Amino acid sequence: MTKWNVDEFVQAIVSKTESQYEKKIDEATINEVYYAVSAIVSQEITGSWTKTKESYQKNNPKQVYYLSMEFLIGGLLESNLLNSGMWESCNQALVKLGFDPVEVYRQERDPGLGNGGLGRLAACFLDSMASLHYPGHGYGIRYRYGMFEQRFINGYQTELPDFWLKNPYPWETRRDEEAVYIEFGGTVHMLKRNDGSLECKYENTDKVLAVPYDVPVVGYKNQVVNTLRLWSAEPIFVSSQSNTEDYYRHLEHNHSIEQISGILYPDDSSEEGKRLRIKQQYFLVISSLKSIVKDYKSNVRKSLIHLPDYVVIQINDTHPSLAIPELMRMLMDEEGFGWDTAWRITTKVFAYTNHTILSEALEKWPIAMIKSLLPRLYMIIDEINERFCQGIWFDHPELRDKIPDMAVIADNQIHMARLAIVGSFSVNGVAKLHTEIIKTQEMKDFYKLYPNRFNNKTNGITHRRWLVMANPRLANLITETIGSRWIKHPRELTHLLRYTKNRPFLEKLGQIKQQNKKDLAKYIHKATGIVVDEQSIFDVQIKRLHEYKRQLLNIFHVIYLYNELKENPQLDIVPRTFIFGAKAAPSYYFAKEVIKLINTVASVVNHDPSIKGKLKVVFLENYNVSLAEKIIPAADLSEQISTAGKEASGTGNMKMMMNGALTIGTLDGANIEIKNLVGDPNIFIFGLRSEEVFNYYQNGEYSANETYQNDERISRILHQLRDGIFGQQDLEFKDIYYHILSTNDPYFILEDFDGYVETQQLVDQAYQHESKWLSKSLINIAHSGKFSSDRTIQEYATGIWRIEKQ
Ligand code: 26Q
Repeated sequence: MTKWNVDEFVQAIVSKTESQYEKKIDEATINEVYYAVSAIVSQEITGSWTKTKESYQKNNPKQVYYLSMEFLIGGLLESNLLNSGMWESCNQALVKLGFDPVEVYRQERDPGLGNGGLGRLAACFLDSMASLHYPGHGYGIRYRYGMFEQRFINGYQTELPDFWLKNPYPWETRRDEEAVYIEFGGTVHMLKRNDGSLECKYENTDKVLAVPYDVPVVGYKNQVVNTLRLWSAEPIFVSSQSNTEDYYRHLEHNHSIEQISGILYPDDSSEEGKRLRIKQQYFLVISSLKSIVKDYKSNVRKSLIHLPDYVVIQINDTHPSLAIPELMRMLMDEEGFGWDTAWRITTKVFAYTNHTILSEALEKWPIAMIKSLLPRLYMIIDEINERFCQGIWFDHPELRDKIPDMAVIADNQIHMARLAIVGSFSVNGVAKLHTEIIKTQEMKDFYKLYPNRFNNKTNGITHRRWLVMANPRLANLITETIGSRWIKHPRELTHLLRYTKNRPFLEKLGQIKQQNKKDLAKYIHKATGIVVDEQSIFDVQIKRLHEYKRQLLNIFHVIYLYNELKENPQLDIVPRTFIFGAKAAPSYYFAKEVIKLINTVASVVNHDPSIKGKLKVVFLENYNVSLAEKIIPAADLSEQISTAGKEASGTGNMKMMMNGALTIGTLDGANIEIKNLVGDPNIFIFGLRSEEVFNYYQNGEYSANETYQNDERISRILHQLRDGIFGQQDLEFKDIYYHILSTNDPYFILEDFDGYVETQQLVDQAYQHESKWLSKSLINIAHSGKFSSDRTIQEYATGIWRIEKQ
């Protein structure tokens, strides 16, 4: 890509707006300028994109395909500018032309093609693969409706459809020539050929065209542009219908096909298996495999026996695990391989990442559903299961009595995690503790069977988006201090450790946090009307709303502080602003009650003059990637307070650490690894440990009722919920009261309350020593390089994928 100077950029924007909109630049709207700049950047990227593809076609390196039902890529204009080396000149060019770059970038709508951590991780990985010169691509679905837009009405979450394609999306290219034809449902007949082999005949199938829309993935200043391929489902057009009835039936059918890539399913662990969701998963799997095999055939031109030397497929949780039986089907039914050969190939191609320990969230599909939708795949899954169970019976008699817990098909259901483990050569967890739990508890029988298959890959985040781009002030200070090598080698952030006692440096660090807080305060005021104290502690919890993440514990602490202040208005506490961002799955009743509670507490606390502004509670609507980019640089305190053992890793913890926030958290997920790096004085740890949680579950010795009776602070809060102090309508929150006590508080909110409150007091004390706090903040930043997704991808590349840099 050519280096652009500012004047060239100015020129390019001027002529683009003229050619695209026939407008002089001073007549152009900011939205038109956004499209003009995007077009310029797209054009710049195209050359490298073609070159990268050509080099892969010519050199045939082993490539990795990251299959995921979700990619939360966030805004691409700014990150593409940054990675292609045009960011600074574009910023200056826009200013020269009288536009605020921030406003221009804000025109872009986030493609909400994911729920949370798992989807954002996939996007960070794409950025790192391209930036590290790895031939790695994403395959996903181009949902017409992404994650819903969240609005609060009367404090309740309401969901609006996210039709993100209303305006053209400048980063995608439709590739009709790469479309693939696929079939669903129907019936299969097995016919015997003359040579004795079997042939499958399909009847009455639904025919679908999968059309890819490719999005470039730009590596950081390295000319590499990989591909994110998003599939769209389209009906196969058949013209003339004989009568009106047929015509309408035809339209209806077309409509049902378009539904396949219609909506993103919200992450709802309690939700029962939905037919459309399986269709989506199979649609992703078959389209991607067809495209991968097609490319293999036209570039490598070898028998598919050699596929594992050229292709590795990472499946992002079990969602794409139908790829395992589908590749078996292709190899046997279309390529004529026998079972054993097909299985040898398949199990060398797939690697599976697990992202959850919540057993209720493990995917299981009713047999009947798979049979009717994917009859041939069902036969294959059945055979996989048969052979697997027999293998244990004969070769591992010590595990015979575990067969019911390990079978891929059991209780009339297909257990997708078991299918994924059996059909992959690698199974990885996403943080050390998580992998240990997988090996010793959740999947311990499989670990006994396949000890070498299991491995850990602690998550990471792209420091380019989450530090360089989101927090330019801090990034510039770092570069002024230790030079710019850290951007390519984030581990070198540790060079900052020399400055932990350097007053002038710490002062600058403090000023930057202050400016970022000022920016966020402005946004909060604009978005909510709430005026917050810029000197207060910005205490941030941003993540999906789930019981195990314990937003409820956080708001209990707020209620506790409020009660204290009401009792003693002179109480000297450090002012705090509690900032929340969270979406609840639309059908997750309890999570939505918690949202309403937080909003209610906010309106009570924020409007009570006797509090004198010492506490403010802000729940920002519609938390998404672009909002995260505004909040994270301004965070002082990062809330990572899940019930120990429940959060597989977390990645928001890494993002906030990298931006200088201190963590208050449990010994869960990657918090443990953060603690081990920064050391006890630089993090606030509290609460039960995962072993203690497991012991409680096992011995049943925990009594929420006892804790509730014995701790006055807790009983007071629970009674306030029960008796309707906080609700506009009385008794609004009695469900929360009953729920906690009647379920014996399975997430140990009451048990951990005391430790949490005490630790929050330590936070207050620490925050009052400004230079010490800044030094702790710096230590967090300095150690955050470990959590760059570049490190994670390096580990996947050498430890699982065995791929080479190109
Ligand atoms: C499943 C079936 C039907 C509909 C939706 C789903 C579904 C969708 C999304 C189930 C789960 C998810 C997302 C899970 C997720 O985001 N997990 C998070 O993954 C992060 C990246 O590894 C971890 O850091 C988090 O700890 C983990 O919660």
